[in-house]
Amino acid sequence: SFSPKNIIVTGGCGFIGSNFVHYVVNNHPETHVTVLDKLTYAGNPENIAGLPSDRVELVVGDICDAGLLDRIVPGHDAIVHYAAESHNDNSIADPEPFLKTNVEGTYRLLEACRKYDVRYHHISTDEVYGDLALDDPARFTESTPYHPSSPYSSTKAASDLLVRAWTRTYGLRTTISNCSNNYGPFQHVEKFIPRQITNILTGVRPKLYGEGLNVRDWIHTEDHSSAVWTILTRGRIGETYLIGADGERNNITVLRMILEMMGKDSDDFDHVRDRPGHDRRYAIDATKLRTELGWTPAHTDFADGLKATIDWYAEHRQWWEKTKERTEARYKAQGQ
Ligand code: NAD
Ligand code: TDX
Repeated sequence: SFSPKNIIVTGGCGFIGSNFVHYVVNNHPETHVTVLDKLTYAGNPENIAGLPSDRVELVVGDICDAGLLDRIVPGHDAIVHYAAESHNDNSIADPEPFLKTNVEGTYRLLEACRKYDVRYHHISTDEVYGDLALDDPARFTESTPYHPSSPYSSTKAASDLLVRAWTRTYGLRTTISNCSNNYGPFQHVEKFIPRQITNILTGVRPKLYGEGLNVRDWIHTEDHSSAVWTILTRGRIGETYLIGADGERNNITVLRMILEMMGKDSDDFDHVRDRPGHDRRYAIDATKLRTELGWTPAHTDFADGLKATIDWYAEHRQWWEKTKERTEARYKAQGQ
């Protein structure tokens, strides 16, 4: 197995990246983390504040900046690439930053790994496979054909294909993971679960797209972190692993759980304009990761994890209050 001493985590000030940085600091004392993050609207250095300065260093910069990569990549054994434009609704309103960061950014990182012979792990999404019908018993596996729907998911799919080509053509040491929908602390209030929790906390009615029958396969972000560490250190080079924790639920069910847990009537929400091209259902079959690498999720009770997430947002108002206003102004302009 591979035991990296110095890793770069791109996007380490975002939701899932920062949770991974906390996970490494708490569980792998031999590993130093350099966070490379541009601090877009979605990046917040507070997400990694207070971690020991001899374990974590923040470099503020753009993954598309090849000169910066030449300065910081040498001396690292691995790059774990989380940085992305991550929100489907934003990609529908303005795709350009998604092309830049998700496609060109991945290309720059691959070139830096080639130049300096660095191990690369690529963080991707189940959305590259498109969607499943609501009544289809099938789930996504590593051999499901790519069929992305949105500007966001098509740029993630493109980035995955670049990784595969660089692996086959240049012999880069890479792995890819495609994970389902994450929830937990530090998630931006533009995303479904934090948006509804913070709506209720600010006296606004939650907003459900369409009828809310779309299904997402929820995983706690700490389980995503443990899976990525497992693949980084023990995964087979050149392989893709799907990450999921059997958490399928439709949106209206999740919204009603939030309302009830927060002491509201379960019908106390608004139906708003549906997302164009809205994927119906995602579902992950993580058998390969579970059987080949022995990974299992720790957060298997969704209601418990959701309750803890509600408490986290209630206790961290200063973390989200400013962003909340801006985010809701954007949604309002879109009729959502
Ligand atoms: P996020 O939007 O919360 O964070 C993205 C981070 O990347 C931010 O800190 C931002 O500042 C940084 N960033 C953006 N552009 C950059 C650039 N050009 N250079 C350097 N840094 C840049 O995203 P997230 O939800 O934490 O998602 C992280 C990764 O996980 C993404 O690759 C996403 O596709 C993938 N993913 C997300 C989910 C999910 O449920 N959110 C599920 C599966 C996979
Ligand atoms: O206000 C809302 N109301 C609503 O009904 C919002 C923001 C969303 N929704 C619906 C749309 C989706 O069916 O909730 C579901 C989840 O929406 P998002 O949080 O925007 O996530 P999704 O589009 O499923 O994508 C997420 O998971 C896969 C991440 O944002 C991606 O980065 C990841 O790749």
